Amino acid sequence: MPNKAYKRHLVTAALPYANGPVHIGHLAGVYVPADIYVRYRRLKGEDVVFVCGSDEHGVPVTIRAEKEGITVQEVVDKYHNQIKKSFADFGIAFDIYSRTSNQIHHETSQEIFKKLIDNQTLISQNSAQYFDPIKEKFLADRYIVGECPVCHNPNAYGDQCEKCGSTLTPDMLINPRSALSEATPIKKDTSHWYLPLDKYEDWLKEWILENHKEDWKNNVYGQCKSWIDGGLQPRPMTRDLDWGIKVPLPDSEGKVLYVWFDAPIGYISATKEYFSPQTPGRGFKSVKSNDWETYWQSEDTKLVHFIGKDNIVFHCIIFPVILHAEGSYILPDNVPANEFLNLEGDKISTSRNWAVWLHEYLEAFPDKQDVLRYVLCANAPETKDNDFTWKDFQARNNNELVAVLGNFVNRAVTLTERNFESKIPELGELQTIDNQLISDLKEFPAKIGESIENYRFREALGYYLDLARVGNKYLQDNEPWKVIKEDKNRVATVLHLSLQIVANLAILGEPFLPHSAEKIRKMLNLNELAWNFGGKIDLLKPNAEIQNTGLLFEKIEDSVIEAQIQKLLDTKKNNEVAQATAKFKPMEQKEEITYDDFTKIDIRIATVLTAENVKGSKKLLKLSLDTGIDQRTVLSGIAEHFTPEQVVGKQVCVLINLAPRKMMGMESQGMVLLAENADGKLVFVTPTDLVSNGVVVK
Ligand code: B3M
Ligand code: ZN
Repeated sequence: MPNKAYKRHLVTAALPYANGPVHIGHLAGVYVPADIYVRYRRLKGEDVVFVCGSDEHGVPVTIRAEKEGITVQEVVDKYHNQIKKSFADFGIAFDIYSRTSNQIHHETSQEIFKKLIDNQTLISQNSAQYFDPIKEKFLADRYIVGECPVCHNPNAYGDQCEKCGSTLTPDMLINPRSALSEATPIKKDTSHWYLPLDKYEDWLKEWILENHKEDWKNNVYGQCKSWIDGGLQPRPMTRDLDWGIKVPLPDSEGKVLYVWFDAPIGYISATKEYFSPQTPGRGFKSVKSNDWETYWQSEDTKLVHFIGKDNIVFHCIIFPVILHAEGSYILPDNVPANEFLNLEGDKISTSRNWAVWLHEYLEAFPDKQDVLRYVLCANAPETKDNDFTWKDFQARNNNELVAVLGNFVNRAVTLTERNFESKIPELGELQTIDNQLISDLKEFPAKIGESIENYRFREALGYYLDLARVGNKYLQDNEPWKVIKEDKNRVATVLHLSLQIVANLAILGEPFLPHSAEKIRKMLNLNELAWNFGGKIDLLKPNAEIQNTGLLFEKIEDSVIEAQIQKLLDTKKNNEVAQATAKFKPMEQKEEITYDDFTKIDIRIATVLTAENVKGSKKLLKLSLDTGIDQRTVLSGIAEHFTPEQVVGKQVCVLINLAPRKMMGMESQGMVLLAENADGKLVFVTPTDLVSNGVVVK
């Protein structure tokens, strides 16, 4: 409810499937905003629990195991650990990062399921479901694929179309096929437990459409409204699968809970685990109670779910109905879902490897976690899908982090180092410009805080950077580097105030750029940290020592960015090759030859020096080649595929010991090697790295 008086916060971030590493889309959509929100609340001294963990059930993980040829347990172990590390590396400050394979989660999910059986919320129903006659398995969710009834994508899943984002059921697919065997499925009777969402329509209308019209984001409210207005159907909460949480009822062999039944309950189990005395190393960062129930079962806890837009229906409709029907739990106050982040104009995709993976980013930029956090927040898909490009990444680093924030901090610190022996100078008499600075500064904590509280993180970050701009302008207007010659006292005041602004940047920047904020704090020996210290100019005491530990941010050069772009171009090319190869029917292998046969062939690397059309021939180009050992003429039947200009300068492979042949009255002294693609177009076989002409191809 808007503006309800809350005493504490329970913040959840979507549980990523443990079926692959995490990428920039995950960070931008869910984890960076959630982390900013939580760090801000903690800095304000508020009572917060921040939970997350790996989602280890469901078809996405079992399909991955089949693809990688390893067991499901191996898949979830591998990715759980990798994902957990990535989040830690980027400073996502969960109180606990759990996993849904933990026993406490199985028990909690089964308990809630049983309660819904006992209070007759869930209804058992028989129905005919798709079944793979070859693999002898029921085909729910992503085990079944087919044409999307909405956008006609031929590869939509049984639960969702990744192309248009529609939520689907297997029965909606056109020409369904098994994802396991490609077989056409048959229908087979089975019974499942259904959640009768239709019975909760009135309740949902009041809870969401009336009570949250004002405070939920438009994209979230809009999606909920169209679901509710479209009429809700009962949804099965169990599956015929062998991987998952067993249905805790007699005669339920081979049945497990639907992954979207158990996964959100993972938030509850993770909280229980956090408060369990058995949990090693639990930090209790900013927690004032010591039992999980206070966070989940008292009305004065504010529950906020951070998720991506494809999870809206599960968090706003299905999970709340489950909690409401169960009866002991609170409901979310808000679900600030983001839209999607694209990469260089294309949808991020795990299967096409079209992503910037966090672990790979860190290999390329080992100490630039904050740069990515910054760019992803500045460009977050808050109200619409957005695009990540490497050029924008570079520009924001160089023009904003380096030129604005880093520059200000660096100037204030080095000027103090140079002119006041690294001691914070005294504040002298204040001029109008100083008073203006002090009053401008006062506005920032409230402005930034209000934006964060309203889930407008881009705006908050924009205000934050504005404070560094204010600092830069203040230095520019006062020119301490000039004034120092005639009035050291004046410079003392200017630098004193500048350093107080730097200290404010450390405090107010902590939610966005935790690593850099810590570096600034170290420079200033600023130990205590609280949001409410922000906006003031008494954070640093005169004469206290500071230390210049170097530049906060560094310029990123073009070559570094080009390497990243090249990596994506390579991926695109590999995807195209894979696609073409899938369609191509290669010819059978030729008759066997001996090694001696092979060594008779002399193929060399050569550069095309000149090329011209051959009079009277449509097919031939006359090439002169630098073969490294000589310069020679080769007639090549490529005139219908290349103009002479297109081939000059190319490095090619040429068979040089082929007996010379006369054509059109000229002698051809060798043969250029070519490959033909699926459309019959010829392409040169060209070395991908630097090689001298004359090198033998072997
Ligand atoms: N694992 C889907 C996803 O990764 C799902 C979220 C669960 S949140 C309870 O997008
Ligand atoms: Zn679609």
